[in-house]
Amino acid sequence: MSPLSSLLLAAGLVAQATAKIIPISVGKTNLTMTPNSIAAEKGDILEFRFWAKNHSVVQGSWKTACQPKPKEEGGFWSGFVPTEAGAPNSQVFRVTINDTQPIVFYCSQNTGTHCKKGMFGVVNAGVELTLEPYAKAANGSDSAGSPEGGPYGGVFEALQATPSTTDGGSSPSSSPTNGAPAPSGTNGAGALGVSFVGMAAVGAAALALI
Ligand SMILES: [Cu+2]
Repeated sequence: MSPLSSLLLAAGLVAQATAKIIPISVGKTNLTMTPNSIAAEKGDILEFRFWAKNHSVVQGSWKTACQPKPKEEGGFWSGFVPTEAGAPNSQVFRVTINDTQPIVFYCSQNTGTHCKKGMFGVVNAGVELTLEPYAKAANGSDSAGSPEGGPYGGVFEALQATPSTTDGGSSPSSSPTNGAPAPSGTNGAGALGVSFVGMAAVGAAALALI
């Protein structure tokens, strides 16, 4: 690889790193999506992590609660993802956000009426398109709709251990503001933080050379 293409590759990696991965737990605690209200920017990735028992995620229609947005209008559908109790599924479903229009998504499992019981969430809720009226409508719905056929609108990938795996939603970049020295050796997350800073430094150096 030429030095120039190495630089371009490094710059590309830095640009990619500005997009956030937003983990969303599907069914980790009862019939919930956690978090269920998300702010995302264009290019960010929703990462759905499936827990027991057999959930799905579908982009919904704002007009009819617990029913899919028509496939020809875009949206996403993971299919059902059966998962053993005790740990998240080894595969996550990743959906890239293409614009900042409000999105609603739900689980279409009808055994136990998951959507009706609150298993849904919103991305970039607007003035009218928010969680609350959707919840009312979902509560009054009969059965949830699953799109026909296999998954679309996202990709399955292996679950990666990341610094934000604890589901706290906190950004690794928040830690350097604390001037106190990190406790040494006791905390695995501290070591990860260091390597993150290291990678950022390499990226900055590559940019400086261009
Ligand atoms: Cu479910």
